[in-house]
Amino acid sequence: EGVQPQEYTVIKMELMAPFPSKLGVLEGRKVFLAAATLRPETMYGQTNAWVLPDGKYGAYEVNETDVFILTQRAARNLAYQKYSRVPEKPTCLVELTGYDLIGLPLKSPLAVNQIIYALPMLTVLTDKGTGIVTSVPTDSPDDYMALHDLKSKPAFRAKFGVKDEWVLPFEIIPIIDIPGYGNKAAEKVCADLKIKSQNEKEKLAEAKRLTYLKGFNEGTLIVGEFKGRKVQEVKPLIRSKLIEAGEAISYSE
Ligand code: A2H
Repeated sequence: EGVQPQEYTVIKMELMAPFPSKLGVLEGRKVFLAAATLRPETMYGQTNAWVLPDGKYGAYEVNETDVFILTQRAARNLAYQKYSRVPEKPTCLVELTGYDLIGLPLKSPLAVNQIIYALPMLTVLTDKGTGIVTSVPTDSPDDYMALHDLKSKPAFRAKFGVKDEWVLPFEIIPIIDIPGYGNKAAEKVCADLKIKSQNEKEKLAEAKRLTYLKGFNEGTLIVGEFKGRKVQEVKPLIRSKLIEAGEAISYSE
């Protein structure tokens, strides 16, 4: 990990009722999967959320109304964020694993899709961000390949108990146009580099190098209220809007 602090936007993905029995004690409260992103302007294109199946998570009380599902490490870090009144030892209401989260229906800010599902990704790190990742497969090669694995491999879905209807209806949603890369940059770069699965870490690192900077520096948004404007310009605007609306929080580590 670098020495530079990372300033993430944590997106509040609201869990839809009815809750599964393991989360029954949370019924009546507002429960969110808390996903850390560096690209809040891509939230229009969310197709799902990612969790690590074997990862350890917890449901933590963050204030009178909100409960966040994230790693214990991230819950502790919340105590040091401007926004929160989370104590240094936040109360864990329910201990969970990634398996408990797979298939949960979520409503996420800005997403064109009304409901998205939590799905397994094997490369999620539990010592970065919140351990929950929001998936934007048009613009993130990691997200593109992880969704591709689930869509194209029924045995992979079966292994993690993923139902077809959580995955197959979700097409990737063009949101940003990048000169020379089009409006599905991650798909193009993964094809150009002949990446076969989410496990090809070196090739994916190269794909990320190719897309991330270009998307940020040269991309133009093609959806939403900031349609036609440069990614660089609208990123801080979208971030502030989400935070002011109570749909996201600022999180550094
Ligand atoms: B980004 P950095 Cl569209 N494990 O969000 C693995 N990956 C994680 C993570 C974790 N625990 N926490 C966050 N991330 C991902 C969107 C996105 C992201 C797009 C394009 C680029 C991009 C949608 N996924 O990241 O190592 C999240 O994916 C470019 C770097 O802290 C988060 O932002 O620099 C990014 O990695 C943070 O990575």
